Amino acid sequence: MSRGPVYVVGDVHGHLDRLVAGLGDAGLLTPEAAWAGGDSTLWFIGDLFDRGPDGILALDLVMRLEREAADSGGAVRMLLGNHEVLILSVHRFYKPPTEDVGIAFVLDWMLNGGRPSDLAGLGPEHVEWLCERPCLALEGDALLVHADSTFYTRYGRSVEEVNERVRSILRSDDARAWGQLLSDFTERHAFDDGSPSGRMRAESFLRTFGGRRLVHGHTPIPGVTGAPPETVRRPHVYANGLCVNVDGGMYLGGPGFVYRLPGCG
Ligand SMILES: [Mn+2]
Repeated sequence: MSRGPVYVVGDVHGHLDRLVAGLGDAGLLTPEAAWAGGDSTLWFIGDLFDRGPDGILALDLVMRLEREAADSGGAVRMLLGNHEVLILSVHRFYKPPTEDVGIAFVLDWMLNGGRPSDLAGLGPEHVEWLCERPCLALEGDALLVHADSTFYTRYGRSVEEVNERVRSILRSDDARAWGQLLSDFTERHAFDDGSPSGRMRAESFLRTFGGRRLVHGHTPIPGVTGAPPETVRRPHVYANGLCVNVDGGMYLGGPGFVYRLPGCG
């Protein structure tokens, strides 16, 4: 287990160039894009795919950095976002020229910015790797989660239970369960400050899964705060400090950022 600093990157959505630039600025990549993070841990919060041009290249980078970081005592990890589940659903169920249940998954994916070039580049090694990613993770006192939603509690009452339940769906041909997971993953804003219930939901979520703070992506900060995307260079902390949104809105034109978790390393 790495003891170094811990960093979190939000929703990349195919913007490889900005990802590489941000990781380089944070000292985690060499100019040749090799791992320079030593014993650091780097988490991706999910949603590498769709909307932007280079989802597969972003995934290839993450998978390569996972190996390189492990070799130098660090770690690179990634949570599943809804866009990973979207492209995996199309890969599993769309079998042209048969027009069956797969069409519904294709439509959902296309409506959410799916890129045919990503699907064409998705190989068995990518599918295998993605299907093993967790939905939830505890890192120090931070609970990492892709979506600002409580839907995870419908899949289990512990980090391990949720991760195992979702893995079992991703290994199955149960189109109804896949569809339900994708539908659940569209939820957002569960912890918003606007009403007292947002903070109470965050407290309850943390009581269930552990951690003292919840770090999530999924909902672009510019859409929450009204800040112009190109100016967003740090997380949005809300719900009395219980929630940290790291989705800088890269697909909206944001530069993205690398967030160092306080209290780690
Ligand atoms: Mn998302």
